[in-house]
Amino acid sequence: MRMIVRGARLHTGEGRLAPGPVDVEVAEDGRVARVVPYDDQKEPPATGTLIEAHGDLISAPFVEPHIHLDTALTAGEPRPNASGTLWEGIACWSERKQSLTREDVIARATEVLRWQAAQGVLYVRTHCDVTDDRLVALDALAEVRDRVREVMTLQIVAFPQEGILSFPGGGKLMSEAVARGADVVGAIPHFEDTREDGVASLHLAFELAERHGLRVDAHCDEIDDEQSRFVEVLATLALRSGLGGRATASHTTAMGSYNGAYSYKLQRLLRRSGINLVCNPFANLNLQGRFDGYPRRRGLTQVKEMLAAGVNVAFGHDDVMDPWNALGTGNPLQTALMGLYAAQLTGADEIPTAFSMVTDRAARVLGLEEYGITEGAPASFVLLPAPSPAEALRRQVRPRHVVSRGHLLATTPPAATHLTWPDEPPREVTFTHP
Ligand code: 17E
Ligand code: FE2
Repeated sequence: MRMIVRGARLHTGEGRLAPGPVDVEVAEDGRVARVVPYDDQKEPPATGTLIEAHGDLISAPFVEPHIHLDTALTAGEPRPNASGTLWEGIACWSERKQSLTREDVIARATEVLRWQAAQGVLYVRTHCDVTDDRLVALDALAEVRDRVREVMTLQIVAFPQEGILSFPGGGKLMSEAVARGADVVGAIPHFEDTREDGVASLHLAFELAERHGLRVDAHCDEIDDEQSRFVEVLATLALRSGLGGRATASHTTAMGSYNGAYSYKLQRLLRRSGINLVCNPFANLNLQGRFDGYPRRRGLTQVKEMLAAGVNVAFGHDDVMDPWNALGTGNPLQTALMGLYAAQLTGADEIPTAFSMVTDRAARVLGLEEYGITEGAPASFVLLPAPSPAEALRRQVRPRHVVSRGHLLATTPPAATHLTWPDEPPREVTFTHP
């Protein structure tokens, strides 16, 4: 036995817990040997790493379904995004892109991946701008993907930030990006110059994906225009091509402006198509509504309604200190908390769903095959100092331990506060209920 976690509450997916505490035994090959009910009378094994969970939560790792590692940590370079719009963000990035180097991208992406690992995120889908004749960022991220492979899984989306048809040579760059190892095909139909070009860009993305057996993840309808309706095209292509759940529409913020009749039609289509939606609450609470007076729209996709319709929806972080969000940490529990408030998933049965939107629901977006703490699967998990998904969210805890394939990757001791309180001697306090 390499490791045993004793007496943990097991997250089984969808924010739900196994009925009683469990022991998770990790074999020498780094896979889960057994998951058995906890027996406090049983002696722990004499060898291997012993982790006493004391009723803490054990969950499969967090999954980041949508981040931009190529743009991370560039906020303010060469100038800040003064208007706070998506469009000015793209203009700022277009300027910053000119000075990209391999070393620059590797350093920034690696730094954020380390933050993510410490926060228990072991699977990451990053978009990578390929509207660059040199494809500098793509090659650099492919190198990072190989370097971290042992501990983290990185999926790279060929993302045409400045368009496929509207950017000179955009189609060729997409094919070249796939040839150089992109895992997923992206698109940005609402940015193309015409509606027809937007539709054509999605056809092109699906053709490319089908030809190479890849998934599709498009930035789709990220605009407060109720007439931006590319998600119906994406879903129909997914349905008819058979790609189904291998296709994802990210952002889809125009949905926040669709009328009820059209929304109903769309819910039915999206469910039938099997596509995933990724809502990025930080980015879109920041970027959307910038052209509105009052009342000002929230500018998010229809999270609650689409979940109710049976569509898989996940939450993504999108940005870490870049032209679209000067803040950002990569912390999935922040994403989920922000998302659950923004989408009003605040009912007692909805809060755990927000947890699943950064764990098992996000894993479905990436198509992860061996995800979950089950016998024979790689022993990758987080131990959270909280008794339930809802408490982990409320307290915004950092994982006590992050384990990747049976290896202890990160450990964060509880933080103590030196408190001087009236009528009490000054002392160290560790708050479990902040
Ligand atoms: N690019 C884009 O088109 N939309 C975004 N939200 C980000 C980059 C972060
Ligand atoms: Fe994005």
